[in-house]
Amino acid sequence: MDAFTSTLHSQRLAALLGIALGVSFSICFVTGLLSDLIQAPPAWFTWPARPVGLYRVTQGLHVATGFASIPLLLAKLWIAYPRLWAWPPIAGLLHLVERISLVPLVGGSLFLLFTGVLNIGFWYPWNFFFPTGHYWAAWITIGALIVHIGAKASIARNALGRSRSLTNAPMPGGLTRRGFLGAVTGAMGLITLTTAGQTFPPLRRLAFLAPYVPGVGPQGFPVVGTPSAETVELAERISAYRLTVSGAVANTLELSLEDLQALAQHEAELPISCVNGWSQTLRWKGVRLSDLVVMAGAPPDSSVTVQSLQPGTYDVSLVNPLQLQDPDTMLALEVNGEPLHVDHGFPVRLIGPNRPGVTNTKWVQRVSVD
Ligand SMILES: Nc1nc2c(c(=O)[nH]1)N[C@H]1C(S)=C(S)[C@@H](COP(=O)(O)O)O[C@H]1N2
Ligand SMILES: [Mo]
Repeated sequence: MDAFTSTLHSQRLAALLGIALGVSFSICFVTGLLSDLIQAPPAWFTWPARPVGLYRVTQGLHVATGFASIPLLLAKLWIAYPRLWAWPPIAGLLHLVERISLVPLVGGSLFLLFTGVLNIGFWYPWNFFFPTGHYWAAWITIGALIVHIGAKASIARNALGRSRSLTNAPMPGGLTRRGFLGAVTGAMGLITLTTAGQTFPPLRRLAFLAPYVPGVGPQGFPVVGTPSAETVELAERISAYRLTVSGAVANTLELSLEDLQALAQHEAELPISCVNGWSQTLRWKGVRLSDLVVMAGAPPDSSVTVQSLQPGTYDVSLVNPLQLQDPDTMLALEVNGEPLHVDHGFPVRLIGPNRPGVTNTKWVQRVSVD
């Protein structure tokens, strides 16, 4: 230990950073798990349609706590790494378990933050499906974190109970602990300030690190997932377009865009809340999804599957009975008073309250009652 003379390598500082990381990782884990449940709901889970912006908040927290964890984790690793050279290397069973758990803890944390950031940048230099890898790494990391907290709790408690001023003299030319904590807090603040504008419009001018920013894109909002050449071509031959409402219905419907425009139109202000953290509220107008289901002779508390005409990862979306019964869940034909731009799903897209962005399928062709 003599080689690591900086007073920053203290147990007290390690404990403080550990608590901060524990809090940010826990919020990130719970909100991430929730996002996964919403997108792939097991039988026991139903995500409600209200409050309208709940997912916007939980996913905003997921991304923000992930970002804030980066400087915290780097600082914590820097503070704690001399302990890897502690002698004896293994002092008892508890110590052994604690040391082994560092592999999934550190490896998992780095993996989660790294893949999370790259996913936000839509850069996938790997060949696994991001949500699956991120999901399992999260469970492994949280498991290791619980072991780590269990093994370290009493050390941390002692370290935090000790007098603050004990060994706070900096190395010549070095940082004080207060200075170090200040630098870490400053880095967290800077990352938050330069990303939060993706969901918080007053800060959008500062959102240098956010790939999507409210207000930027066709019709004043970003495009996530672009139409293929075939989709653009189909949109241009709009007279051939038909929306099919089928499945467990009394009568199958085939509706042209004109037919849809002739039905009762509904308007609502709803956000798009992308899993990547970008979100923006827009004014939508279109046909209530439940109206179409009832027109086809199915009950308004059905479950439906909405399908895009463009094949891809996000080409189907489930609408549960709570969401279908919500008056604001609709097939939108217009946004902010204009027909949808083809990038935003022309001729028809799904939009509804409290739904993750990915589930707001664009270029809808089929509604199937399950
Ligand atoms: N068919 C289809 N629908 C889609 C997507 C897509 O790639 N294909 N992207 C989704 C994602 S991830 C988001 S955040 C929203 C974005 O809608 P926008 O491009 O109109 O902003 O559309 C969703 N609908
Ligand atoms: Mo998204």
